[in-house]
Amino acid sequence: MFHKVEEVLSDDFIGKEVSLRGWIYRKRRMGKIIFVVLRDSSDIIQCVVEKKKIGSEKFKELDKVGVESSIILSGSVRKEARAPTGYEIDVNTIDIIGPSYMFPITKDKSDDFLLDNRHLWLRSREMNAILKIRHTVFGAIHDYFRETGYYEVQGPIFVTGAVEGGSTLFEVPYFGRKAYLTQSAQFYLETFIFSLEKVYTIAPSFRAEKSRTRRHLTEYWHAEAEAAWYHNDDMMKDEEELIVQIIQRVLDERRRELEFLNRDIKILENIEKPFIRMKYGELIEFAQNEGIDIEYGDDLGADEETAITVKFDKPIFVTHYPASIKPFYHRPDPENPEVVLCHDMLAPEGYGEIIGGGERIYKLDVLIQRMEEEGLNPENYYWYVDLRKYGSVPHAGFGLGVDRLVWWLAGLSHIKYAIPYPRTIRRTKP
Ligand code: NSS
Repeated sequence: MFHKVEEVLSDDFIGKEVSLRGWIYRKRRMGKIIFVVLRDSSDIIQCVVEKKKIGSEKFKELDKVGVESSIILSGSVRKEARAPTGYEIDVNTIDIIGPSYMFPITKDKSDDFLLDNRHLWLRSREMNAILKIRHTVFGAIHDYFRETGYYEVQGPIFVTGAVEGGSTLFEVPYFGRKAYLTQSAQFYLETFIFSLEKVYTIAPSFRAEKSRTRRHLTEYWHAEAEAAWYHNDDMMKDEEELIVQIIQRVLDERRRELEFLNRDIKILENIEKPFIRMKYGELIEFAQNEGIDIEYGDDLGADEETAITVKFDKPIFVTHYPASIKPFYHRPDPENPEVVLCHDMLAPEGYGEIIGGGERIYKLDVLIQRMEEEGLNPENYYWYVDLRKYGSVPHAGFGLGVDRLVWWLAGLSHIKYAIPYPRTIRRTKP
């Protein structure tokens, strides 16, 4: 029976014989003793290997191999304040399973080098912590939706039309025709609500973003939801609850990883409902008062969002954007059709937009009019238009950028650290 390292880092194991398997994280020889720091998926532990115990053949073999060799060992656990995690293994047997020589990643490698070697860098303690936080976030999203009556559905990835404007569409050759990689499952989710009422999906979305910011990927993980009979405010309430639950789960399960990454945990602990709510017009005024160069009618770019959100320590909903800067599908406010019933959720601390959502146009004539104003051919969206012909209902939805959420929660400097294999303008490897 093998134990995980984190299990044996406990007073209950003192004096007990355990078997561990993992990789050599560090190694140092002092005469007839080799100190091996063993790493597994859970933690690290120092192991003391004495020549007289394992024999000179094995000792020589261990001396020769490098870091990242895989090993299986057994020995007894001892408390040792000087060891990196407070305990130590007095090794009785050790086997090298897969030797490793000259592991390419050494101290002080450049960021680009680490990205080129992401397949190996995933083993680092930093990536291990980030991957665990990501795991918890994905799990919490599924749990929230499944516990609140949303059904999980799957839309297609090859599509024929834009959701969020044509400029960021990836075109792919498709048997002599053109297809695109989906920017958002939204329009398909809208089709499902007539059957299941409340639906969600977690899937990749693609954006041919030319911008090189710290928050843009060309391929990202998108958690999207859509619900029949919902208005803008109803959806915002669900999102608030979703984000609060994700944060709670991350704090419960991943405190150690957050600490390892030097995340300021207090900020996350203090996030409560309700989040701040501001109309777009109010936000522009706030920004102008802060000396930010922005006019009513301007879209918020990454720089503006950073400058605004550093002033806040909890998420902000921004609503009532001018129709002119939002896609055609948003429902105009019946009280002021110049603005739409939509919302973005901006993460605080300079992170900016993590969610975009809103209420959809559900009346046929309004949809056709908005499509014409935007120069879109309703025939290309015939199935989307059909939904407004056969028993249409008010409905709303949203899309959460999961990598952006992980980026913020883990307190990372760039979104490329939040996803194992980032895809950006310049990078499609490894
Ligand atoms: O373009 S969005 O603001 N909105 C939509 O796609 C809607 N159709 C979603 C919906 O209502 N079902 O994108 C939603 C979120 C946005 O807030 C970001 O968090 C994330 O998707 N997003 C991105 N993350 C990483 N990289 C890029 N390029 C990116 N673009 C959007």
